[in-house]
Amino acid sequence: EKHVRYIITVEKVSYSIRKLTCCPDPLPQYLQKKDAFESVVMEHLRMNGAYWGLTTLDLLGKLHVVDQDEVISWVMECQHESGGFAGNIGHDPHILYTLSAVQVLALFDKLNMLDIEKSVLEGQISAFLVHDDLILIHRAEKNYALGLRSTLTLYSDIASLQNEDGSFSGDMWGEVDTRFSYIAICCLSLLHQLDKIDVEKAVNYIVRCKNLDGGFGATPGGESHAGQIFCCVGALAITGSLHHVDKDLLGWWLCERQVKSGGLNGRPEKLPDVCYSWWVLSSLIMIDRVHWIDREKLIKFILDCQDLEQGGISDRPDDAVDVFHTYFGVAGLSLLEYPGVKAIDPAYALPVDVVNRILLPHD
Ligand code: GRG
Ligand code: ZN
Repeated sequence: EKHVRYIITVEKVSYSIRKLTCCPDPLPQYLQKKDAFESVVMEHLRMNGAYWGLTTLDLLGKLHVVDQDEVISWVMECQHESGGFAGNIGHDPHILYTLSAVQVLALFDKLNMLDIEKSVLEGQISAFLVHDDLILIHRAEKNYALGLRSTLTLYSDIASLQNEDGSFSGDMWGEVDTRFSYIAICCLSLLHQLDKIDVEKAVNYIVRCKNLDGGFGATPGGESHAGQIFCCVGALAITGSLHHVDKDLLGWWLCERQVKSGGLNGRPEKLPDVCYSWWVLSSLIMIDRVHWIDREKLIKFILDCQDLEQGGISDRPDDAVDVFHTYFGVAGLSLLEYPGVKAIDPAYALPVDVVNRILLPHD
């Protein structure tokens, strides 16, 4: 019965994603809600919304419903001269949006948009001009040179955010957080450019953010929080440094996040929330302790958060749906190997086939 209920909503979920994200709207005019609340609040973080929505579609086997060229065109328009990406056209760049932009390009197998110089050398540039004239349309004569320059500076832009103690700032204004350590490491790894930063120092800083309870915080001494734990464990996984984690201690803290309803919370005494199906579960998988939680009860909790009429998933049952929780609900189901959902990589937060395409050696 559960299965039937789910299959019906795959269509609904992908439909609601198209309504909620930046993606060129293939919906009939009368169904478009330009002034919708979601659309307004999402304005400054459209790039994250695009990543959440498009990854959800890919996990459900529905990525083809969006116009790939239009999405890529929009993403590239959000790139700043510094090399980093903004949350929307004309906004300031921030590493939070840079990762989403890189992930969206990865979904469409378009990371070569970031390395125009290499594409030229490999003779891919003519294909680029023919099929992806989008950049030329938007930035006319400046574009070709700008592309070349941005390519080189994207890597150095991320690298320039590393501080003396190994930590990372999110942008030129300097806020430091282990979220940014994860993002820098994840991005540069996807781009095969980890050598651009001091990985050892970056790892040492993350280890300094480890607490006595086995968890990790945003900065040294900061309280353990499941979101921060995902970032630190993910960064350690990507850099092959998981030996710094006390797996039993952290696994115990993480599995204690499951509450009576089956849902997971992000810290002791807090309410359960669908997004922790990602932050907690991905961390448990990376440290081989996912069997310490009750799988069936968590699946039920996530499915109970669906809007069966409109599609989409909310933070907890009967709340309003949004693209963030829809993504993390579907990603959680993916980590739980729910039938019909593609596998997602717990460290890179991208479908496994996408990560393999980028990282597995090929001739
Ligand atoms: C690629 C998946 C992916 C992420 C990129 C931005 C980032 C890296 C990670 C964010 C990690 C993080 C801190 C997540 C937590 C988000 C969240 C639900 C915060 C709410 O915290 P509280 O304390 O709410 O306001 P609770 O649930 O504790 O009541
Ligand atoms: Zn949430």
